[in-house]
Amino acid sequence: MVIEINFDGIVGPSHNYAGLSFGNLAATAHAGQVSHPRAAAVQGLAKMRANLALGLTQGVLLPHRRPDHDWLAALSVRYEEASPLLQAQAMSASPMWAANAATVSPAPDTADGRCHLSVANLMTMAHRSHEWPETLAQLRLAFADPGFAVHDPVPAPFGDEGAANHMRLAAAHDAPGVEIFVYALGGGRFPARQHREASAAIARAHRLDPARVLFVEQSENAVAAGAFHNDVVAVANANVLFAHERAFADRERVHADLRRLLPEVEIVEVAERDVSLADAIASYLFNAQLVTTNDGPTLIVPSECRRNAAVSRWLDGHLAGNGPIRRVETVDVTQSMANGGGPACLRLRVVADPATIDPRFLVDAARLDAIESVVRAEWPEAIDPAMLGDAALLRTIASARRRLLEVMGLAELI
Ligand code: SUG
Repeated sequence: MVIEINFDGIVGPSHNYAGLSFGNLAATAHAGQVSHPRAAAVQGLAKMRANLALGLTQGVLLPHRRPDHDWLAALSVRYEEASPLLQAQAMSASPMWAANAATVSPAPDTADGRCHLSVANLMTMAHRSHEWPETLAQLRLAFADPGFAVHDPVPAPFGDEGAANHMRLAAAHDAPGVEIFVYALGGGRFPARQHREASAAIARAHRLDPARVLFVEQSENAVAAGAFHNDVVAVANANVLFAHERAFADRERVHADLRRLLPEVEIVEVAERDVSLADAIASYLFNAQLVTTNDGPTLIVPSECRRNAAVSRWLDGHLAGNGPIRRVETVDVTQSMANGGGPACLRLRVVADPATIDPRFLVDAARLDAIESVVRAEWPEAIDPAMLGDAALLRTIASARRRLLEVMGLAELI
C-alpha cells in the first residue's frame, strides 16, 4: 500500500554552532555557542517516537562521515592543516536536515509510474555542498527497488536544496498530485539557494506532467526576512496548503492555479496582520510537519510556536474555528532550531509502499531504543566550536557514528 513515510535525519555526533549559513538568521545568531549533540539527537528521536504514536510510518537517514576527509582531500588539505573555517565546513552535522537531501516525486505523479528521487546538490553553502555523495549512497541503498528511480544531482551552477522548496498537493497520497517547485531570484540581501533552472531539470528528470507542475517564485520579502527555504514560510500535505500571506511573489496566481488544477485544495493562509513574517520565521510556524492522522490534518509545530504570543493565538483560533487543521502537536527540537532547522527540516517525505524500502532505513519503537542507547553512550555531550580541531573530539565523533551504523546493520556505509 502506498503511504507517506517520513525519513528523519538522525542528528550526528558533530552537531555544532559554527554559524556557516549566511541568510539563516537562527544559525547566525547562535554562532560560537556551545552545542549539545547528545541532547540534540535525543530530541530528534523523541520527535520520531511522537510520529509513531500518531500512527505514522517512520524512516531514518544516517549521519555522514565527519570530518569529510574526502572533501578535504579534493581540496588538497588535511584536516589538521585546514583553516578553522574549512574545518567547520568539513565537520558540520547538516545532513540531519533531511528535507534538503532530495526532491521526491511519488509514483502517481510520474509518466513511468516509478517514485523518483533527485539528490540535492546544496551547492550554495560550502558546508552543505559535499553532502550529496553520501546522501546518494544512502538513497541508492534504501530505494534500490525497481519501483524507484534515484537521480544524480543537478550540475552546478544551478542550486538545488531538495524537498525544502517543493510541495505536493493531491486529493489523497496515492492520487496524482500537483507538484509546486518554489525558487528564489538572486540579487537580494541573502543568497538565492533554489534556482528555477534546477527545479525545471528535476521536473523533467522525474517525468512529471508539465500541466500539473507549478514553478512559483518565492517573495523577495520572505528571503530578505530570513526564509532561506520555502519550507520556512509554507508547507503542504494532501489537499491542504498552509502558507504565510507573504510567502510567494504572486499569491493570487498561486491560489488560482492551484484551484484550477486541484479543485479539492484547501488553502490556509496566515495574514501578516495576525502573524508577521518576522514572527513566523522566528517561531518556525510553517516549518511544521503537516500530516494526516485519524483526527484529520495535524500540524506538528516546534515548541517555539507556543512561546510566541501571536503564533500561539493564531493556532488556538484556527482550532477553535474548526479550520482545516484539526490538531496541533508540539515537539521540542530546540538544538536543531538554533541552527535554523525545525521539525519539517528534519524530515524527507516519501510516498511509497514501505515493503519496497530497505527495512534497515525504517524504524519502530525497538529500533529507536537501540539508536538511543548508542547516542546516550557515544555522542559528545557538548561541543564548543572553538574546539573543532581537538583530536580526541574527532576520535569520539568517528567512533560514535561507526557504532551507530554497526547497530543498524549498515556497516557497509562506514
Ligand atoms: O541549510 N543550517 C541549515 C538548516 C536547514 C534547514 N532546512 C530546511 N529549511 N529545510 C541550512 O541553513 C547551519 C549550520 C551551521 O551554521 O553550522 C545550517 O546549515
